[in-house]
Amino acid sequence: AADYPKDAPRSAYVNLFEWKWRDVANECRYFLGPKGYAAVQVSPPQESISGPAWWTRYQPLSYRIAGRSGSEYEFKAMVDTCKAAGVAVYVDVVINHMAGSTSRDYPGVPYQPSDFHTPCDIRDEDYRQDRWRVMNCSLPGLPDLATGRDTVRGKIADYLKKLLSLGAAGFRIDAAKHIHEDDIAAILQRVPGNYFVTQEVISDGVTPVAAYFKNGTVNEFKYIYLMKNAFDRQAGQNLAGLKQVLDPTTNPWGLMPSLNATVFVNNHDTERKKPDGVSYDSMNVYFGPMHRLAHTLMLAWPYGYPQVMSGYYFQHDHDMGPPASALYDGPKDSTPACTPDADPTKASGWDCVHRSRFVAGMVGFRNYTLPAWQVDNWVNDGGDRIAFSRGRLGFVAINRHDSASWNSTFQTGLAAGQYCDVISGERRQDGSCSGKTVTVDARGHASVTIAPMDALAIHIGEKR
Ligand code: LM2
Ligand code: CA
Repeated sequence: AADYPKDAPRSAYVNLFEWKWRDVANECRYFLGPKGYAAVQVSPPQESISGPAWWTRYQPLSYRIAGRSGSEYEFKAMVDTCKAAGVAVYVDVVINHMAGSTSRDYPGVPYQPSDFHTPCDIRDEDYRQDRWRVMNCSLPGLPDLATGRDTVRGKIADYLKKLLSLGAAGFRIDAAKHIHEDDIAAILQRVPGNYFVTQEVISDGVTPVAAYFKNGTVNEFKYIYLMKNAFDRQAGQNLAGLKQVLDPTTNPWGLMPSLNATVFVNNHDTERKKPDGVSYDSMNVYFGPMHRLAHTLMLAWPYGYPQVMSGYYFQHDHDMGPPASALYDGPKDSTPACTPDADPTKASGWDCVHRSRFVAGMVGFRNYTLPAWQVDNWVNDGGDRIAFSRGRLGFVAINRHDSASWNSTFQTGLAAGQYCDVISGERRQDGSCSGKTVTVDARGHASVTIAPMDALAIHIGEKR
């Protein structure tokens, strides 16, 4: 591939869920940097309970940087390598609670029982009627930190400062809705610097989601339903309906303003429900191409700061931990443990969604189309096929039809010339296209064929 220009913007990030620091470093250097990813979110780095399940990392024992992904030394080396590749590191920070324990004594911090709220468990009905309990009682089994206390705020702030001193550039605040927005503000106030913040606030009956905007961005969880409905055709929806739901002037779903929102097709929690067509929150790799096409749309559409979720094939086991194998044990491109675009029913190991051909080239698309905050030349062909341009900077067509190709001449909005389709390939160093070449005529028209469950995308950054 051609080198990603040093000064070009970067506007999408990836969660390399459960990846080891050494693998993340290599991925920054060999893939994320060159593809134009802005940042990587990494799993909780602090000391936690141990065990085979993935979720042990959401049970902190202390704020020492040590755990399944590696040591503090390896963490620092990762941050340095990623930075050099133009990729920032965001850290998933678990600061609402500590590991399940009846003594509530964590000498490694240290925290004592007085640093926690009086024990009570959050009940289902609290999410409908009692915000105080949502913030002051416990998530199942997890002692709830008294984040209103000065000493607790100071210890959490020290942890965040430590991460920044190691070179981290931002935080995902885990369980943010279980912490009062003013407590988060008070903690962040003690942490100087310019850093990115996104907060996990799932809307419910009692939480004022917008109150968290003062601290940084917020995960827009409605987006996962939007994607699932459109791409898995739930609730009578289809791709064509996206235009109306994502129209900021009407905003029928009440999505948060674009600049406040981080979005994803799925995250590490929502992807773990079985795809039985009814009782699941979001799509995941087991949905095959429709799941990756949703990423194409997410990266093409100018809404929110998109996060690609890249984890591992968990074979429908909610608790299953990460593959033991590291990715970069062998030469950098022979990584059998990493299989994007695989048949998920047969695949194991890391899913590498961020490397999928429906995803990787779209990061550049988003970066290069960023200045055009509009969607033009909208085409809806029967509900499951949509196309649009982003000003005069890029054009995308998505064919979610299961069996029929889409053959058409489109107004791309682009200047005349030849462009490399970034779904089927990329522009090589020598200027040629490794995938399809798309010719745009003097009127902006291009005639293309898009296979069923496929997409096509061109933009000014990969003009021949
Ligand atoms: C989050 N956001 O608010 C994370 O995104 C989510 O992944 C975390 O839950 C949760 N909050 C707490 O940080 C995960 C997982 C739970 C797991 C917890 C703690 O989804 O299943 O709970 O981490 O490890 C597990 C057991 C649960 C048990 C609890 C305490 O599944 O049955 O409760 O540990 O021992 C008695
Ligand atoms: Ca709390």
